[in-house]
Amino acid sequence: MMNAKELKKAIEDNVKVLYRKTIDEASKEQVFYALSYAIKDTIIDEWIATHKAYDAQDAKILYYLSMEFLIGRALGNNIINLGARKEVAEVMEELGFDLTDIEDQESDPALGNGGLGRLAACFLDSLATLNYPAYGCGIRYRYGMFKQKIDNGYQKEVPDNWIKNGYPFEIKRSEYSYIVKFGGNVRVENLNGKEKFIHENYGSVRAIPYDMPVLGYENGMVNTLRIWDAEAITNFSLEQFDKGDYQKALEQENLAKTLVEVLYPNDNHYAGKELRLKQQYFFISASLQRALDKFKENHSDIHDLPKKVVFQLNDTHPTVAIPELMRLLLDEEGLSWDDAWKITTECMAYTNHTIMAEALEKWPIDLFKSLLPRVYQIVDEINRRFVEQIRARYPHNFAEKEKNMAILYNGQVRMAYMAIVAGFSVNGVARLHTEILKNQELKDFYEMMPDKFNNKTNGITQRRFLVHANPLLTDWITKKLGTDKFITDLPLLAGLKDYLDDETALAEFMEIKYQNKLRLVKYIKEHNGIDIDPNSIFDVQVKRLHEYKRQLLNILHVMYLYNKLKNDENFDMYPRTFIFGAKAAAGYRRAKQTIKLINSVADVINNDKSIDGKIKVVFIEDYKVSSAEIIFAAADVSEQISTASKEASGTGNMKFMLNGAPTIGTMDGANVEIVEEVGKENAFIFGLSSDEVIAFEKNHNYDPVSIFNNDSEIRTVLMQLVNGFYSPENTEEFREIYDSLLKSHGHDRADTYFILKDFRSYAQAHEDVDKAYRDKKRWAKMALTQTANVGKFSSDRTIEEYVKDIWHLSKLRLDNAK
Ligand code: CBF
Repeated sequence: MMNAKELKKAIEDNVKVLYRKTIDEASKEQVFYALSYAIKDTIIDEWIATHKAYDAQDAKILYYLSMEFLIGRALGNNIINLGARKEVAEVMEELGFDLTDIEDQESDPALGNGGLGRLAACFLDSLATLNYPAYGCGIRYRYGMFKQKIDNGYQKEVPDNWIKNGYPFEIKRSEYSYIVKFGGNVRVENLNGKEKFIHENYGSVRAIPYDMPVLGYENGMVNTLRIWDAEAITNFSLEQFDKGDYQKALEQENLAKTLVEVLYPNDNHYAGKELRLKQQYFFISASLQRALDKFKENHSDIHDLPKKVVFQLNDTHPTVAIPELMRLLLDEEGLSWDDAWKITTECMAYTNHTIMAEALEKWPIDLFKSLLPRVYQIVDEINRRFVEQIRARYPHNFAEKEKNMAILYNGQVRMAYMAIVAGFSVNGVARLHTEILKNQELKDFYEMMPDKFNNKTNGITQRRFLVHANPLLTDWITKKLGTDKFITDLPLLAGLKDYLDDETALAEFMEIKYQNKLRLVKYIKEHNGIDIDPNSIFDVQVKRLHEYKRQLLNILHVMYLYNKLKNDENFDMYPRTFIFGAKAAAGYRRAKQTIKLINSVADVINNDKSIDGKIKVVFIEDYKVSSAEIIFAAADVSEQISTASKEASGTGNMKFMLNGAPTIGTMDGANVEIVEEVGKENAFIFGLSSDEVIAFEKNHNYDPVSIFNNDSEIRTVLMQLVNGFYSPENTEEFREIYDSLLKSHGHDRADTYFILKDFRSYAQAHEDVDKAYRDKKRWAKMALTQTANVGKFSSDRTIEEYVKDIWHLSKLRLDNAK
């Protein structure tokens, strides 16, 4: 890292060169670019050195293949990982700027939807910090996740062109571009007794990588996030522009334009669009071609590939990597099927992130075949061979097993099944989730190939979600522990347990929470125009809007509390601010109605002076990584209330915990392990267990209507959905939500997510929160208990487990790199 004087000069020079201005004339945005380029300059040498070390040490490399990398802003994080936060802040101050203001100028690269994309970003941070050689491979979407506007309570989606002004941390690497082909047909030629598959009449695009540096924490390691852009291939001469060629040129131009235009904004739900499959094949083919070429630069025998390369499939989205690697090995490298299959199955590992049926990708065979004719032939052959294995193993119940496991079935390509058949490892993302995979969802596979299955409980990076998000707490912990080593060794936070009964320390801890609440109060005032009371309990649910995550349960409970305040003079509650932040997929009707409901409830309650500010409801517009950092640090209570069995893990739950917010939640996903770490007495657990949910689902014996009939308070809340209480201009506004709780629809039972069933125990858990919070000392201890016990949930731990059990990477030594 340059010293203060050099940095100052670099920033001033950059402002001059980029904008022909002196620093005092520059806007904050211009200073952001100038500083970012200066930081990039300091990174470059280490970036080069890291990649030289890859080669010099003949390192095994992980390719983390993911449609999503929700990286969030880079500038602040890079400065932290360079260990230069204080120095850079001082230089900025000398230049007359506040570093946080400058960081706010960066657009938030939202190249992902939610959990799975953010997990990928945390993993990259940990891989670099732990010195493991890795590439993240993804897509450079021109428009990432949309920006959310709230208009009269409704979500409106606004495109987010995050790269319109250029992104300072990326480098275009045209020298590593590859051609990716779509459509056409395959002709088979017989060459000296060997079949040759010739792909013809296809359309093609050029894939061009952009590299972003991924810095380890203060270790000189810089890995790469490689995201692919598409360009039309324009290398034919003008004379050849007869009509046909011109048409083709236009088509290719169009294909290139649309291919990487936009991220599909669906979380835990697969849309089944042809363009999505094109996107998948596009970035996979390019990434694999490059990985093979890179391997061949230093190795002569392709059979050694598994010794040097491992591909992790982040959910089913990149699964086309399996037949694509087979294609490259068979058609380009000329290997036999058996050799190619051996290599492929030793290189590919698969992570499952959900059991939600609608999220498991299946492609219509006709679509798959016409888009990827050669790849399809390979899938067909993989399936044929696997079905033979099923037949041999299960001669007596073959039909049933084929139905449950074949890759091609009922006119569909079942991508998850292909990943399981070909992957050498299949992992879930929290213990409960992995058990459900093994015993329910993927039972037949587990029975047939038990050794592949393993659990890797998710984690989060403390560099972003503590050091960057919560500098006050970071400094306090450093003082208390007498070291900042927890930045790379999170279990050291257990040392804070010494302070659990220290009243001064607890008061300091809660004062930091208060300061962070003030920061959020300011953010909400600026962004939502709402005043909230920093002395109220900040009760927060921020995550994607999905029925299974049950934001609806939360808001119905708010309605219930409001009724109590209005109608029951003996009822009292500690002032509470219910904070929501969530984006709904653009086409997800029920989710959007829930956003409208939250905002309508907020309108009524926030404007009712008679309740004396006891309840406030805030919906934070455009929830994203940068606002998340401010929100986690300020939360008192963490809402993790999914229907048990539905949330694979959750990672927000860990971020709240890290920042000292106890969980109110169900025994779902990683909540189970959080409760194990903090103790049941330090969490507010309610609701059905996953076994109970699964049993109700199997036996079809849940009856929400009887709850409605027998519980008058619940009935009143539900009636308010349809009597205009929250929607005087349109009493039908929330009719669908009401119906969803009480009426069956097609295959869906009423109240699919057991909201009414869990309502009473949820209300009880909230009463317990209220009681616990009133006892300031008890609460402070409970809050500190969260932070002190969060060690397990660092993504550093998760990555070490992946390395040990799946990837088998060695740490890169950087001393001999240069
Ligand atoms: O594993 C990371 C996260 O992935 C999801 O967001 C997903 O997209 N499938 C899950 O819903 C989360 O539970 C999980 O933490």
